[in-house]
Amino acid sequence: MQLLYSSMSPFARKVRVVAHELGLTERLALTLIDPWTDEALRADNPLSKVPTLRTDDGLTLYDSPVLCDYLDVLGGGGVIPAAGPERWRALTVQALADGLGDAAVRLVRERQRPEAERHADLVVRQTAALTAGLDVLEADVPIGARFQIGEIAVAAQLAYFDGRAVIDWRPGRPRLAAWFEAASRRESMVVTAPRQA
Ligand SMILES: N[C@@H](CCC(=O)N[C@@H](CS)C(=O)NCC(=O)O)C(=O)O
Repeated sequence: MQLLYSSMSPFARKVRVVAHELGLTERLALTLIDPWTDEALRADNPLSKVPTLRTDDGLTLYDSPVLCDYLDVLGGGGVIPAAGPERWRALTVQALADGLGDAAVRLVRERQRPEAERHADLVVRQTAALTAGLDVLEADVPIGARFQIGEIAVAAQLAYFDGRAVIDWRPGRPRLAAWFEAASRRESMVVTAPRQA
């Protein structure tokens, strides 16, 4: 399999952590690509987003939840709860974390614009999503007893917040901060840590 990714992408990191947790790292070839500038990506993914996965059986898959689902099936399961309330809870936590990532990426892109061209309403709305989502996570810690898709998605996004200085999220959220400290020490998080680009 070939994963088209960028090293800073929190969505790609989530997929790489999932692969590691499932013991699939050896089967995953990594190809760096810049989704913002490299039009070649569009041949695989018309949205030109990372992560995008080329599977060994000729499929091209995108959107990170689909990739995580694919890897979980390939790896015999364990990262996405198979059934019951814990499945829906885990997938919803993943959706929350991914939504935080969408907001964060939009904020980072906005900050890269000249100050006079920034949209204050966008910054206010995306920051509100970040604040509210982080508060939900703080109230929910421990998110789950195991390091499954919800926890992996949250850890990948919190690491991105730090890497890009998106938001100073620790003040007022001591439980989430302590949880992230421990999560960051997992081997899957350590080996997938981004190289600053
Ligand atoms: N919903 C997508 C989001 C992926 C995403 O937004 N990736 C960013 C990089 S972190 C990207 O490729 N952006 C390029 C663009 O939006 O044009 C997923 O979960 O895979």
